[in-house]
Amino acid sequence: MDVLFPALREASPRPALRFGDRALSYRELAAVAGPLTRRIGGQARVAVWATPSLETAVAVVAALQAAVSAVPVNPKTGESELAHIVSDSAPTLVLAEPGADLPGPLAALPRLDIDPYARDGEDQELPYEPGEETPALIVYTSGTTGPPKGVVIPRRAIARTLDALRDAWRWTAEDVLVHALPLFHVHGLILGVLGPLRRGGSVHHLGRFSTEGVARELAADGTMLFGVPTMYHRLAAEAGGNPALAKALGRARLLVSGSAPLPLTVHERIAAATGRRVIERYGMTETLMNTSVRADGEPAPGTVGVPLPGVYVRLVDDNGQAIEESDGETVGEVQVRGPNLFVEYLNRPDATAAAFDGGWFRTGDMATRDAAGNYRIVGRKATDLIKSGGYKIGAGEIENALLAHPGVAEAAVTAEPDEDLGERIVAWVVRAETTVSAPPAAPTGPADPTDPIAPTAPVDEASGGPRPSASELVDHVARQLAPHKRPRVVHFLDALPRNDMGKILKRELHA
Ligand code: MLC
Ligand code: AMP
Repeated sequence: MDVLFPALREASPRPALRFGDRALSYRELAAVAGPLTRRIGGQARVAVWATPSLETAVAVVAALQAAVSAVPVNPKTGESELAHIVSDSAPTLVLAEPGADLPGPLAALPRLDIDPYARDGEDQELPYEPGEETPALIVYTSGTTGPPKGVVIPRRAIARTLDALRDAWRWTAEDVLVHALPLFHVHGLILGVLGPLRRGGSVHHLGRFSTEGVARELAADGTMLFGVPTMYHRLAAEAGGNPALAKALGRARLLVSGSAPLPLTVHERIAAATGRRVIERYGMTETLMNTSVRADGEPAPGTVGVPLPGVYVRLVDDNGQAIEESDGETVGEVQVRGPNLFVEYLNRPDATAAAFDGGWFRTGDMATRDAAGNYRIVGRKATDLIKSGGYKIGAGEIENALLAHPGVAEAAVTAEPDEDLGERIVAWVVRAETTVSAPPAAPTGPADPTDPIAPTAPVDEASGGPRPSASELVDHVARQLAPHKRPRVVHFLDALPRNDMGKILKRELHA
């Protein structure tokens, strides 16, 4: 295939990566990646401890150049999720920041610390460019049930998606992208880091999101901002009363939102405060990017725009028939075909086969299409998939984590609307009935051995309330899975509503 990062091969002196005050030009990046490719070449697969850092970007670039597939790991991943990811993807090496404290399953692997300033490879050439179907990244994504699945993303999908976005967004080597997204998902890593590198432009990563950081970088030389709706919601809330932030956003050539729907109110507040319109693009871990509002097209707030060049998108009705209408009203499932698609779910041929409908990938998203060809996402087929803060979270994985807690007898997880996060996770829990007796009452006479002891939950000594407490369950989920998967609301019930078959009636919970 063509070279993935031409500016890297040319060892251009132009700036490539900046994280805080640490930066690398393409020449410096090539100098550090060259020797790394030799050290990791031949590995079956590497895990990358994906902190939001220069080290992560260097590690992923080196793995891509070495034709070794990389598994980016959220550094906040909890115990059971990490155990699954490591056993499922079976990395033979872990790449990490020097000093990073790696947990159990990763600590047991051989480790290579990344020094972004190592200069022992100034004159070493990068290896030959791998073929386009070579797996590049394995990114874990949630399904409705069970543990997350590893999505095998080939180089071809990365190159084609980034080139389609070049066209849609008029993205060039002159662009300086600002973002603060995590680097273990498609949005922050592929679009946010590999995107600028493919164009020969640069990225300024904030380390962590703040409205001040966005204002500072856009007021300096940033030309584009990528964010999830929660970030734009926070920017919109502040821009009205913060002229410096409004001015910085107004200067940007392009403000792009994705990973979840951007509410119209946020579109309007940003436009009113800054004079700029946010554009939305629609994608998925399995498909990378499918559609976008074009930088040179009509603004279409509330829609995710038109299919990207090379991507085929169709809407399919409940009978599996393609919908021909472009009336902005008829709703169907979005299905996608094109060079942007993944190869397979790792070790899950069953799930891979189920995800396709004769060559078309079933996204599970429901949408309409208008006369101009713009798609509008109106919902999801599976109510058990939650999008919170732009993260996809399966209700089933949280239910399983809750059920693994000894104090939980039954659990159901749903979502409710949240102004900031889009959706927030709600847990409905029936505590395990234990026959632990309440503290004995002051003796009033001889104890009657026939007195029944009411089954009561153990008492939380700190709060005096029954256990497990809501905060204990929240912490349990954060520790087992990841902090962003923790329930934000916990309701305790005596029983969950079920139908005759014993299936939980989730709709009745919110009622
Ligand atoms: C609170 N925290 C806890 C906790 N309670 N940690 C452990 N246990 C508990 N009980 C901590 C959190 O870890 C975090 O720590 C802090 O409290 C606040 O966390 P938060 O409230 O969850 O969120 P916040 O940090 O405010 O993050 C908002 C956000 C984030 C928007 C910055 O949600 C985010 O980065 N979203 C991006 C998601 C994304 O990239 N999606 C792309 C998927 S790809 P600390 O230390 O961190 O402060 C995709 C395809 C496509 O969808 O189309 O793009
Ligand atoms: P993930 O599996 O984490 O990659 O998330 C993919 C899902 O995010 C899609 O299937 C959509 O449901 C959602 N999504 C991504 N971008 C948008 C968008 N612009 N508007 C609405 N939903 C989106």
